[in-house]
Amino acid sequence: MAPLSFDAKPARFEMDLSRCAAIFIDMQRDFVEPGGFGESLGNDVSRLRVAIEPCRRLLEGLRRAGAFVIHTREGHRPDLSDAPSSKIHRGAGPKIGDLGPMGRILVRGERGHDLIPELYPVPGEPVIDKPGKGAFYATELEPMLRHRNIESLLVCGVTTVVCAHTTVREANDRGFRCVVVEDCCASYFSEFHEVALRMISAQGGIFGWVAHSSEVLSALTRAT
Ligand code: TIU
Repeated sequence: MAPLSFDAKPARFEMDLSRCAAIFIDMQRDFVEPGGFGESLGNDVSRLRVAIEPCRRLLEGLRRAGAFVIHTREGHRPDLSDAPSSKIHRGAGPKIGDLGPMGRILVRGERGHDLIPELYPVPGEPVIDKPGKGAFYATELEPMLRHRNIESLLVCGVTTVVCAHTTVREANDRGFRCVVVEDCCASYFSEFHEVALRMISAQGGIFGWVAHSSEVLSALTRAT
């Protein structure tokens, strides 16, 4: 596949599409719809929905270009044996494992835990179930990337500050070059979103690069 190049902060980004994976982080009902985990923490879930359409368009472009796409879901076993009690008992509202309108909150197999229909995986796109905020912690993600000789990650999803940021930090320490696609991420707090993006690309790209999906999509179109 042809090399891809697009404008990004702090500098133009170049990558080999065959050595890139796009990761869609936790685009689950539990985070973007009322009655799930995000709301149980006291958040206004509608703030995350701005990322859905940019993610949908980028996903379409990635699929058209034959890119490797991975989806992640945050959640726990039904017996909660993989959920630290410190996580379960945090927050003032309903807890992980409690019954909500979309089933048990943040529990695998429940309706709320599943990915939203707009971004549903197609065959060949692995789904990583993760118990933590980072996608590398206690998951098969790293061997999956190493087996394919992946070196660059396009990171999309929610929330910018929590699971996307944690994943980028984990990936950066493992030697992956990460591009956070700014409009494909969202936070319950817009000011956190802005600052989180600045933290990625500051200091010459201390954690990675930040790019708009329009730049990535144009590069994908040019390459295919
Ligand atoms: N609370 C919050 O902003 N996020 C999470 O708990 N998980 C993810 O970001 N997926």
